[in-house]
Amino acid sequence: MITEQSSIAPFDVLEIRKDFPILEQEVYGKPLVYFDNAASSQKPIQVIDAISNYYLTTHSNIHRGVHFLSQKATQAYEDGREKMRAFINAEKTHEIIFTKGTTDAINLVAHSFGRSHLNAGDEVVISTMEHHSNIVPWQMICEEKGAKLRVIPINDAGELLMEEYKKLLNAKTKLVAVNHVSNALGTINPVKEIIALAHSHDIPVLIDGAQAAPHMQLDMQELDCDFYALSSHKMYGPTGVGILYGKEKWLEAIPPYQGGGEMIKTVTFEKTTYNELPHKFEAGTPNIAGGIGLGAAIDYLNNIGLENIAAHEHELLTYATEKLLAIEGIRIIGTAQEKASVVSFLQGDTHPYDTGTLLDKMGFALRTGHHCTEPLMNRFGISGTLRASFAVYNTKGEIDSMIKAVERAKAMLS
Ligand code: C6P
Repeated sequence: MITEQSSIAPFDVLEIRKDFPILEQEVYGKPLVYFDNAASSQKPIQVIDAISNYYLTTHSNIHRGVHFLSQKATQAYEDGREKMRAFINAEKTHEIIFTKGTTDAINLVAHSFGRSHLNAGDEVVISTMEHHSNIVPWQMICEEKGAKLRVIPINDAGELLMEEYKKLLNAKTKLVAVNHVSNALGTINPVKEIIALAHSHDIPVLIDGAQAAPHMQLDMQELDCDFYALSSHKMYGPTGVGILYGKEKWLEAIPPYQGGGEMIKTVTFEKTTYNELPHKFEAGTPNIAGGIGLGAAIDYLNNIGLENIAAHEHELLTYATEKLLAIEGIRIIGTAQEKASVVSFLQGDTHPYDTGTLLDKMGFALRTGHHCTEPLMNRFGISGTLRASFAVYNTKGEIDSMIKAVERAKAMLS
């Protein structure tokens, strides 16, 4: 079991697996191999216990009770916020806004920033490899405001064409919104450079960090980004919670996203004044258990150590890539120099869904389809891929058995 002392011990994947009882089960009479971590990771017992203890001992509404339980719950929830601040090295705790997840965080910025800072003729720059969550909200607000979406192209390896990006930045550009790590290709984008280039034109930048947060050390002050969105459920925390990090100056400058309780200072029928940060953006009773569970997930990640996790996952990625390429007819989609632990592939002309269905019956959980990146799939001229994505608890042994299963599926479908 992983405890506070564990980060000094050598990385032991078998010890880590003991924290994830869900992995011990069989599906269709076969040992479960869970390679769908980019969609959502499994939860360690420490996170499950934190949520269950909260409901067993602490539950009450927060920020509004003088009584003991309300204060205890408020403290636990706010501890989660402070843990997140430290985890991403934000300067101020009130720069952390709790949201439902990455999608909700991006929608917050698209609506709030978009409503107040976009005008007809303005431009928002995104990239070809964005998840629909970082395309559609911008399309919606651009349509409303008469603004235009501009798209950074990529090369065949799935890397951004930085020279083309530079050409897109101009006086009409009001925001750049790109992902840190592509969910469909695994590409790690040069976000520091992207941010510095945008800032040289006084353009703010939003980073979609959904796929980065579980795999790499984040540092908001070093990145200097203006907004950063992430989801708890991809980083061993519960579903239904995530955060938007925003620089204080931007969170002060943009209007609230939703109205309701919590986000107000005073209300009369004539006028409402808004609460201070972070509450200005947190209308209504939040996902209290979610915030507490996310705090426990951060403790869990810290106890293992992000560097240890990144090194282990890199080994898995390299191993899986080599083994897959040794199978005749396998094509990897996304071959960037810098990649996180995602391998997307196709087997000959076989539809990914067919291979994925056979793999499922053999106990393997992989994702098939367009991975909510339809424009990216169009760029590669394909309808989708099979995607294996690795987490801290995966092993080389599991990859060996997946390779055998892919070979079996290939034989069955040929
Ligand atoms: N990608 C995947 O299987 P939510 O659903 O709000 O937690 O995250 C949305 C999201 C935004 N950006 C990126 C880069 C993502 O990968 C995701 C979620 C999952 O790849 C589900 S489609």
